[in-house]
Amino acid sequence: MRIDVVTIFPSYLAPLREALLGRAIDRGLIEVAVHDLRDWTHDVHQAVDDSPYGGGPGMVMKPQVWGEALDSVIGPVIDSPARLVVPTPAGRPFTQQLAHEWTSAERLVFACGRYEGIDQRVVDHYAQRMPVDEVSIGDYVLVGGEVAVLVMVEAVVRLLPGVLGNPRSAAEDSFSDGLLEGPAYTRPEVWRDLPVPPVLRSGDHAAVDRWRRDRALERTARLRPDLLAALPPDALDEADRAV
Ligand code: 6GU
Repeated sequence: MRIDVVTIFPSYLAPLREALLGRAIDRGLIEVAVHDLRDWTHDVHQAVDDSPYGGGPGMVMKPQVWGEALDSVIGPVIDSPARLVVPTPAGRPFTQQLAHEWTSAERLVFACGRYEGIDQRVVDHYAQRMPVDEVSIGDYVLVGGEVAVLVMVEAVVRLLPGVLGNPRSAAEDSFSDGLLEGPAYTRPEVWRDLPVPPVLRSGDHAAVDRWRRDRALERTARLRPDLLAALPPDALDEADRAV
């Protein structure tokens, strides 16, 4: 997968080359390019924004600059099976399901807006040529899309084949079965008077699986009742319902 990010703060994206993502780059599993939007300005001030039509506070990012930048980064559509992602608090929610969907894209291009956003015609124009997603990472407002891109890229790349050492890590994540994951424990057996739940040391794999399932159900009911309510009707069996 190739990932392009267009931003006015390229250094904000430096963490894309750290840790798990950095290793994926070094191993050739992904290719990452970060582009400075101002490279596509023509005026001495390198202006990327202007005041909004209709008035109001803040500034809007100019469509001409974005158009030149994205034409150049995306390239001819014919040889570019790319998806365009525009992070915005006004977008649809980014979810694990969307992360999975994006893993089948050969290219992801992220357009980071700042200020009050990007002129809407940029999204409307590219939506005529390619899949475009306006996406939010949660119900709060960030200053720009850069941090959201870090979040989304990390969520997608860890799902790509070969990126995680143990594929079960992704398969058994929170959300993969629609539930939050229950608690985890390691040595020592007792820490500050707190013991590890004995069933985990019992060697009874069926009992361990049942216990983990019960803790996941309990935690999800307590912290995310909305997730429980959204499960398909056949997701819970009789033993689950007894929790
Ligand atoms: Cl994707 N961008 C910005 N600027 N704020 C956000 C967001 C994105 N998601 C939640 N808040």
